[in-house]
Amino acid sequence: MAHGSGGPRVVKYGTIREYVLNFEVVLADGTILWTGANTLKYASGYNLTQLLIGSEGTLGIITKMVLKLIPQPLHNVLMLASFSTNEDACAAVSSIFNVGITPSAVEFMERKGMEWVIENDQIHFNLNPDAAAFLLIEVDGTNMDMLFNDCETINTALEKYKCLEVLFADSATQKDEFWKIRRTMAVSVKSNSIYKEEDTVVPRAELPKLIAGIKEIGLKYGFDSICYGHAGDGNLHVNILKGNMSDHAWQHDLKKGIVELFQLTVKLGGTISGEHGIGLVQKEYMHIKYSEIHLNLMRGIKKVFDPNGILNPDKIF
Ligand code: LAC
Ligand code: ZN
Repeated sequence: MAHGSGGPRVVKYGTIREYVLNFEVVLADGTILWTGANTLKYASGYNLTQLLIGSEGTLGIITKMVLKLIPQPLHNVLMLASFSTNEDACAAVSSIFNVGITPSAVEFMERKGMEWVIENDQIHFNLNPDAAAFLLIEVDGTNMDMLFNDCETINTALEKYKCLEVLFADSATQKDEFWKIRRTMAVSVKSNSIYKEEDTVVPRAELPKLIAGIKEIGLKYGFDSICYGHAGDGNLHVNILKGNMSDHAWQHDLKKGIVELFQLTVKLGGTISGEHGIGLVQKEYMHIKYSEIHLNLMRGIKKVFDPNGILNPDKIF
């Protein structure tokens, strides 16, 4: 909760932020209080519940919560679409929303990531030889006929982006397999290479510029990368691979590349982390997104909640 996490279904259902109504929190001086009300509406002063989400344990310790629940969708259809370039796959993402459909997931995967998963997990899946990138697209709802209509509309939208083919998962087992490819990608990257992961996020219409920029910056600094992530949210996980980079370059030059990467995300209207948070590792990059005035507002909030700096010290700032 204090992390504000997301996942593949955020694109339709939002992050955990959308479901939290009220927290019981222990403050730095030991006071226990409820931050809001158990209601869908809240217009009664500053919303401390929302402030605590994403605070990474730096403002208080959450001990209880009241959540909003929604009905589980009855049906879903899952498709795997392949494209001959990263940019086409990324540009196709917005086109789905532009035809009036909000899928329950739109996940992007680069070919190399798919290859590593297939190899590591011994999954039987033949990759289209011309495919450079893939979109895993899920629609969900209560009426199967409507979902199939949505899929047809999506297919027509994807054709404009030179979609090579669309595979439908025709059984629960195949759905699990498609999802397994996506879900185990982080583990596969870890077991194949020394890497550093960044969690870039931009407005989804800017994804083609983000992916092109990532590759350009990689060429400039000599790193390769595998990108995958929640494309429907404009959220790409950039796995920077050490590959042939020298130890010296990895330790000294890479940071300049990461700074450029974050400068690009901010220029495109995004930010430096979509769902993984700041913690210790990303705090040195906060100034790329935030001005001193902005950071001081945040530091001031921290001081009010935690004057002695005892709550998850040294994180975020
Ligand atoms: C994922 C994690 C890395 O999307 O956020 O797989
Ligand atoms: Zn993720």
